[in-house]
Amino acid sequence: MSKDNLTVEFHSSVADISKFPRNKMPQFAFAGRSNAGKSSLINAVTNHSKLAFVSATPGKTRLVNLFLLNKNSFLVDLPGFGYAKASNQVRDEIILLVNDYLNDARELKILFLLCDSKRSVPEDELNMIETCYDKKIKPVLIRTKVDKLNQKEKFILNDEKKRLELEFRNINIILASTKTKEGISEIKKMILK
Ligand SMILES: Nc1nc2c(ncn2[C@@H]2O[C@H](COP(=O)(O)OP(=O)(O)O)[C@@H](O)[C@H]2O)c(=O)[nH]1
Ligand SMILES: [Mg+2]
Repeated sequence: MSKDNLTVEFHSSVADISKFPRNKMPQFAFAGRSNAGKSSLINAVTNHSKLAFVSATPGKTRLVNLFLLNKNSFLVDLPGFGYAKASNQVRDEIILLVNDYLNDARELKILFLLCDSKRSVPEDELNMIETCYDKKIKPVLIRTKVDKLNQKEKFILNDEKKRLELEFRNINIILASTKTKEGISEIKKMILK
């Protein structure tokens, strides 16, 4: 048991959501674009320096990694999705996987959706937040790497935050940085509740 009562251990890697454990244990999922800072954030939240890299070997990046939290819930590390190319109408299959999961996951309590603070929140992410409301999943939007922002970027980020808070009722938006630890304890509290 670590000092803040959070234990975490690798459980399994699965290729698709039909292979998820079929039990009633609550799930907390992390999703976001590749490079959004998901692995770093999961490691910071769980106090493990390398946990989220366990299966980050080439060829395994499309797998969903499941971790057991305090032996009573699952941390679900969803594969990172990419930015759509303008000329390419093909939807990213990982976005489809995340949407399938949201539509099907009865034990999913919170979706932590990570989005790099330097970018505005893309349409796919906004749609995922909508789906969360439909499915009674709590959406938490995490704006990552806020330590990298200059004054002007901070202003733009806060402006968008206010706009989203008006658009989505009770949306939870957390400004986070694994460098300064801003927002990390807030996220930890949500999965320990
Ligand atoms: N400055 C800064 N860099 C970060 C932060 N979080 C992640 N990074 C960097 O962003 C890059 C992608 O991070 P990673 O956790 O691998 O993202 P993932 O692809 O979403 O798992 C790495 O170079 C990290 O060191 C942060 O809070 N602040
Ligand atoms: Mg990663």
